Amino acid sequence: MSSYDPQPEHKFTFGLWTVGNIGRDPFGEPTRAPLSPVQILHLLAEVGAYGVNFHDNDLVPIDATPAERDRIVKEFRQALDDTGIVVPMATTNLFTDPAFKDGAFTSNDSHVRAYALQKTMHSLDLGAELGAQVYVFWGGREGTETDASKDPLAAMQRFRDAINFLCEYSIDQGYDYRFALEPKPNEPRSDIYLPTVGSMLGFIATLDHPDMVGLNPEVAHEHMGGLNFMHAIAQAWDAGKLFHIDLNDQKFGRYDQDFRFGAEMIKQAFFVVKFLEDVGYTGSRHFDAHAYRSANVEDVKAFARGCMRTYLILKEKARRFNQDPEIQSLLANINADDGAFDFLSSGYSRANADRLAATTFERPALGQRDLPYEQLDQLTVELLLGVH
Ligand code: DIG
Ligand code: MN
Ligand code: MN
Repeated sequence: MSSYDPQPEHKFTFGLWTVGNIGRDPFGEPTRAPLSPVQILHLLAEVGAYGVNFHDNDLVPIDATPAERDRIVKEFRQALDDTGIVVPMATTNLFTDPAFKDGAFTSNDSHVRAYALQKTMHSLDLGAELGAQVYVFWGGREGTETDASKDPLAAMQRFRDAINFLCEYSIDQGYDYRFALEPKPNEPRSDIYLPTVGSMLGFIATLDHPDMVGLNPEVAHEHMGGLNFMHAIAQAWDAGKLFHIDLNDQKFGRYDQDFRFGAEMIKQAFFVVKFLEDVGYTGSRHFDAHAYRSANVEDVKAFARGCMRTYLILKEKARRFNQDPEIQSLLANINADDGAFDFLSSGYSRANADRLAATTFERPALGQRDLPYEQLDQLTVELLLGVH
């Protein structure tokens, strides 16, 4: 067994919609036969995944009768028992059905907003029934093509009202859900409200139950906004709000490609894995990604194995980085400090302010400090390339 084989303790998860992706895109029909949820479970067990996530309608078709729903859930639960796969996260599809063409929670139509709430309540019930403890909200249709159509303040208030209502529902039902909001700047709407981790953090502070609500950041979504994903998850972590994470990859400046984790931007992926492992993140490592449209089912398995193997390879690289004498020596020099301003670590006081105000700085000397970042980054790159 290589050290890059996935184990349950790694908490690698995939959505039904990821390895179940049939290859349809806006310009082409499906290239793969659909897999049933039970078939997907067996595929995930074969590749060594820990868990599976789903949108309500990935599992139960939107027009299923209650009897069909119960049969499907019963079969799925049996397959969970048979494979040992668990369900850490669930979410609602509030973006496929035409009813949501102008949003779900933020729709201008109060009937659509009410239906979206009801659909989410049923989906919360389904997720809880199967053991999910994180519930993701990705507002794929919560946005506009023309801002003539919607008051952003009204839209934000509607979204706030919906999350507040659903927090109360979860509490009322006795569920111990943590809600994880997933930002994305655009696609499928021309602009999506609350587009980044930062904007979501600001929004969470305005909720009635902010303690229940955190983030599900996705690599591709922050990259679509031209942002540094590791910085984004660091801010979420700093706020105690990194409840879940969607790992994938893409070329910069593209639509949401949802590529295999580490398929494109290895150094960014390395710093994401290093951060998660350095801080001791204990949540799911969820791969919200799918195989190339050109892949057959065997290549879909290679896609899933690749996501997990690359994570584990980069985890090993992070361990090596943290133990590398040259790298750590450079970091020690870069961060060396003479303690002259340790007094400021106690924050503001009149005495500290007076002492600082009386300090004479040799400003030219401040610009002379050696910062061997080229050496440091080259060592990092060589570590990643396997020659250091
Ligand atoms: C898209 O990135 C979204 C949907 O796939 C899903 O609602 C969410 C959960 O990972 N990510
Ligand atoms: Mn995505
Ligand atoms: Mn996602």
